[in-house]
This record gives sequence, structure tokens and C-alpha cells, in this order.
Amino acid sequence: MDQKRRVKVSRYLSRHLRHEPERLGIVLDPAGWTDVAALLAACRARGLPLTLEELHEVVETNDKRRFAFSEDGLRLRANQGHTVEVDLDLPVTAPPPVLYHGTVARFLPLIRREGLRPMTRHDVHLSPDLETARKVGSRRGVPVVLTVDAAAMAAAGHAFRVTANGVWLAPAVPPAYLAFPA
Ligand code: HQG
Repeated sequence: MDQKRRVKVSRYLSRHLRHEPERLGIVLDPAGWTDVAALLAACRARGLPLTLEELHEVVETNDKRRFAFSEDGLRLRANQGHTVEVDLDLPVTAPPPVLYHGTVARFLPLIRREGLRPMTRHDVHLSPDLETARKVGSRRGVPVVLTVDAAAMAAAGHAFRVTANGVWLAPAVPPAYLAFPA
């Protein structure tokens, strides 16, 4: 499969496994899993025919490991980024001392006032390194990277979780824990 088709399939899967399963006619269980056979049948019926081998290729080569198979390989889910109600059942985990959040300048006035909020997602997404945060911010323009004092937040009782693909999640980040670039 060429890279262009991989990206197309990845976007298609993200859309339906995170946001609009009903549009494809698939069902997600409470933890976000969908049946692989039903998923492939739905893709075929809706005009994006995909073999099981191709699905494995997309999942395994995905640049951000956006998807994961269940251990028995019969179910698939998105590792993070949902807007539909799902409980990924990730354990609370001690974060690294510092995390990063990539955004753009136009959001800064509100972020200074109210901190980071999950907006349409379930959690605020935080990156373990600067480079990843820069990439996240650059989806919207010139990236601005905020530094999160995760150690202080955790010490104050805020819960952090980490997804299977290394994205750190927090319900919110109050402004007191944010450092803004000069
Ligand atoms: C901003 C992609 C105003 C926030 C990425 C961000 C990531 C506020 C936007 C993942 C705010 C939300 C998540 C506040 C936060 N006022 N704006 N109080 N608090 N914002 O897309 O973090 O390719 O929901 O800075 O790579 O950009 O989908 O979150 O700009 O990992 O796998 O509101 O999505 O991964 O945007 O990105 P998003 P995000 P995938």
C-alpha cells in the first residue's frame, strides 16, 4: 500500500473510531473497541474496501500509533482522541516532571485566564517532548509550546494517564501550572 492510501485509511479510521462510528454503521463498546470483521464489512459497504492485511499494515506503520488491536486481534480501537463517550480504562500514572502542550498564539489569552481545557475531546493532550508538542501546535499555525509543571500538579492530586501511544492526558491544566514562552 502506498503512503497516500495509508494516510487516507488512517484518517478514515480516526474519524469513525473517535468521532462518528454511526456514520460508518459500526458500534463501539464502552471502552471504544469495535469488531474487526464488522469494521471491514462496513468499510467495504461504504466504498473503502480494505483487507485484514491492509488494516494490520495501517495500524503497524501508523506514525503516531493511533490504533491498537485487542490481544486476540478480533477488535480494534483508537488509542486516544475520542469525542464520543468512551472509557479507555487507563490507570492513573505518575507523569514525568515536565510535559509540553503545543498550541498557537491566538488561544493564549484564554489559556492564560482559564488554563488548558479539553475543548471537544475528553482530556487535555500533553506531549512528553518539545518536538512532539511543536508538531501538535503546527497543525494550526506557528507553534507555541507551553510547559506544564506536571510534578507540582501530580503532587497537588491531579490525575494523569498515558495512552498506548505515549500521549499524556489530564482533565484540565490550571493556569498556575503553565509556563508561557517569553
Ligand atoms: C486549545 C492530534 C482556548 C488547545 C495531535 C488546542 C494531538 C484552548 C485546541 C491531539 C484552551 C484543542 C490533540 C482554552 C486548550 N482556551 N483554547 N482554555 N485550552 N485550547 O485538537 O492538543 O493526529 O482538541 O491548545 O497531534 O491540539 O488526532 O487538541 O489548540 O496529539 O492523533 O484548543 O490530536 O493527534 O485542539 O491535539 P485539539 P490538541 P491526532
